[in-house]
Amino acid sequence: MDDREAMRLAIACAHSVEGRTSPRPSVGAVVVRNGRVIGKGATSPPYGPHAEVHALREAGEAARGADLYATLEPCCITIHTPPCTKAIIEAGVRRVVVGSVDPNPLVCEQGFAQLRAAGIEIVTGVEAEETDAILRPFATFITQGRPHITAKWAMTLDGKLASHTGDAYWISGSQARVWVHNLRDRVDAIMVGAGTAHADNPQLTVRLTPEQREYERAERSGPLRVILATNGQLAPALHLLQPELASGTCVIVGTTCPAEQIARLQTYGVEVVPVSIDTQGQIDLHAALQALAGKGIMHVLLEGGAHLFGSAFDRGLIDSVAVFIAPKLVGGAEAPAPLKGTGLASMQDAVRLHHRRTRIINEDVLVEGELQWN
Ligand code: AOF
Ligand code: ZN
Repeated sequence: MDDREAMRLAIACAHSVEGRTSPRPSVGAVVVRNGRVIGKGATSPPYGPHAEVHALREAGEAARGADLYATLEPCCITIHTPPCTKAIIEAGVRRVVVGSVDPNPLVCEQGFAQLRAAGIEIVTGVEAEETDAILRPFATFITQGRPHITAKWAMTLDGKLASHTGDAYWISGSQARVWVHNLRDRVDAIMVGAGTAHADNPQLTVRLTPEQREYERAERSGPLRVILATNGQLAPALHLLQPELASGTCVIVGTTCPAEQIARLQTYGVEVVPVSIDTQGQIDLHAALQALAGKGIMHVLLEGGAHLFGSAFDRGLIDSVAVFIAPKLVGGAEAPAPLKGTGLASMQDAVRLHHRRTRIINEDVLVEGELQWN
């Protein structure tokens, strides 16, 4: 087994806990001796042991002289758990192979320095494209103090989110929708505007059969469901307000929302979070994200609609996109395009994607990437 193969096993461990570790990064680790995996681990939910510690415990005494593969630089600080560097040194590991450097300024490169000082050989950057991608929500969270925003939409070949009557069922095919449920399973929260909550009446839950699951992941109550509703007006019949879903739903309202309205929403069992409003009288998106960061939310999936996508784009608050393009056309001047808001004046200023990945899922094209804001 070479370094890349071993790292891919660590990457699979990291994937298995995505959406289950916030506000900690999802990390995977394996211990390899004589080409054989003798220990595997992934980050526990807060605040159990880190990935490396699980892998080393499984390996036991056999870790002495073995190689450790970790998707992230091992930590060298004590916040909630003792440093992994200490566990690695004490276990007598010979060589440590890592994907990404820890973007946490308290760790950044110092984990490596401690291991090197103990005479351990270090190799970095192995399968880093993939380990960086897993780490991205945490990187945004730790460096910017707000959740990472992934916007996801499906559009027709002529760039429409719905027909001129508002019909959007369905644009992409069933396999694309399975992919989206796997994406939902990886995030901490799914956010929609009140307009979309009414137009689509979504459940914002993860619905996957065992065969449809990309990875086996630990059970959880599902991503937090978030509705942005400045004036707090939501129709009582919405799925999100029904008892099964209300307890995991958070309604973010403007501070201008009347107290009676807040009290009415609370009777459904949803959490109501008032945040400041902007100059246009709409919820201040930065304030909404701040409130979510306060709950330890690292990764928010934005599922529409066009107004919310547009205002997030205008404020530079879309970090990543996952866009399906379906081979069908509907036309219509009134049929919505994905981004409303003001937009950019010049094509020269258009925001480009980096780390772009394009693939075909059945008949739909999926384009993913990170927005390059400067
Ligand atoms: C690792 N392995 O599995 C994870 C790491 O005490 P905590 O959990 O809050 O973590 C402190 C820091 O350790 C965290 O901010 C991040 O930089 C790193 N996370 N490190 O060696 C792991 N989850
Ligand atoms: Zn650690």
